[in-house]
Amino acid sequence: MGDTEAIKKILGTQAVDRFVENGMRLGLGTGSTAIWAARRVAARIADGSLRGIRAVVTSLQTELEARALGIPVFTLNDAALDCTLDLTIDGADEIDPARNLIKGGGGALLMEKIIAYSSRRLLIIAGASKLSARLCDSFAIPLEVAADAVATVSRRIREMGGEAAIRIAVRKAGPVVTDLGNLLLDVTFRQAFDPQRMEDELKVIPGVLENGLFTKKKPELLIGHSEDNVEYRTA
Ligand code: A5P
Repeated sequence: MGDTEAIKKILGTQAVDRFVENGMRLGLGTGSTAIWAARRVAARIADGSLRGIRAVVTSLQTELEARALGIPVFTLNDAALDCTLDLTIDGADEIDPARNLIKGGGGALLMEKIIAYSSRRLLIIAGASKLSARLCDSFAIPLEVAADAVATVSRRIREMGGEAAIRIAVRKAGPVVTDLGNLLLDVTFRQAFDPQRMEDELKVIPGVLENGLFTKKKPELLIGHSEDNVEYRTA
């Protein structure tokens, strides 16, 4: 069952109210859940209860919302951030019992990984429907791929025992083009795999700019089971 908008809003709101502090360098994630955290940050800045936030965004979706709502937006190239964020709040598409993640359903995996792996703490907010016994059970692994490498990467994936499908846009003819101008391949493996090793194996395929396995940075989880049952998990 899909997670309701009400649960997503509660998760975004709680994430900010419980974990964001004045002066933080804050990563803002992408998707229909993480956007509620950006909205809460903006509301708290506007009412004066949150000060000194410097945000880095993971996508155009979040950048447009953050700028329109008056959140100060930086990039990791700004010297003032010293290449480090205190906390990133983001969503996920699939979460296994070891807190490995699949991300990139919104196509923002490249910036999401740069920002997540540059953060001291990563807080993932997600409805309970995202919990899974094994990654790839219900969601494919997205790869951000240079357009000219789609065929060679797809062949390599087949050699690895997987299947790759170009992500096709909705309300635009042809493929999804990411914020950074690349294409997406959604990859499935029927056989069991080690998520950490697979993240590394996908990473080194020529033409793959990033993959949607997030295994190197163990996140803290805020899981919405229902509107009045939000679980905070660190193990
Ligand atoms: C964006 O590329 C993704 O990693 C999102 O964080 C993920 O798809 C979760 O999105 P929802 O909160 O909309 O399900």
